[in-house]
Amino acid sequence: MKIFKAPTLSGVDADAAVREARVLIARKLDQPARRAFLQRSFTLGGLSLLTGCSISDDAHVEAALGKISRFNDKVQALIFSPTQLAPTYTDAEITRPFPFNAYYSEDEVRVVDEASYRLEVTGLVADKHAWTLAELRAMAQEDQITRHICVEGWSAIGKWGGVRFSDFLRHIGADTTAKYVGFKCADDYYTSIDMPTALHPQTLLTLSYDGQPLPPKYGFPMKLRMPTKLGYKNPKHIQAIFVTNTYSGGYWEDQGYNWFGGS
Ligand SMILES: Nc1nc2c(c(=O)[nH]1)N[C@H]1C(S)=C(S)[C@@H](COP(=O)(O)O)O[C@H]1N2
Ligand SMILES: [Mo]
Repeated sequence: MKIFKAPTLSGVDADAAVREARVLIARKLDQPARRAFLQRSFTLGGLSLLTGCSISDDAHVEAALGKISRFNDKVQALIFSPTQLAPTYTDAEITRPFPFNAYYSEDEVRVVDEASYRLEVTGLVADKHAWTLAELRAMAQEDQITRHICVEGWSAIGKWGGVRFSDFLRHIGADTTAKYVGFKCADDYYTSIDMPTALHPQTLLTLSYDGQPLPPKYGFPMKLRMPTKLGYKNPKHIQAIFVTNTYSGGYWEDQGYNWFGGS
């Protein structure tokens, strides 16, 4: 059992929130404005000014941090480029062995049965038929070697192959003007992402890892791989995909992790 560090009420985490907010805001400013901004020092008091929340007790701190995190979502969405690519790597740079991570230990990995597996597709899509793995494998496939970055402080380079998610969404007649794509997983994990990231050219519905069918520990039968987002936004063992305008959060996001989760 792993203990994840979600934002708490401690001063240290408030500092981290302030720091994150500053970096994000600074990225949006022009050169002179950025210099002026970065010269100011923000404290919890500054955070209070920035968010308009009075920070006199724990509840207020929590509210301010929540506000910062939602503000971060907006800023990250604004600065996200639908065409800018994450770095790619060579075969020789692949991290071996690639780490396993989940909210449980490796001996508890969910084993999904290939024969009975169907990917459910619901919400704002024209074609709601459930997909077999064979049907997904019949679509055009591509490979990517990219870096996976986990908020727990490690990163690793891996090679994933599968269907470009934008191809899949267009194939099923998804409403690509909808705000979110949500995912439900075989192990009770869930998350949701913004539509621009769903349509990003490097967002891949992966069926393979390093040229082999995705092994159970890396998310068999399928995981969504997004090199533009942190590890916890990349759902493994996907069972259902839904397109929606209703915010639906995520497993870690509902415990305080930033929802946009850009890397
Ligand atoms: N279904 C599911 N997906 C998940 C998780 C999980 O616990 N369950 N953990 C996330 C986190 S925090 C990380 S870092 C990556 C780890 O993926 P890996 O095991 O392929 O390294 O999976 C992400 N997707
Ligand atoms: Mo992670």
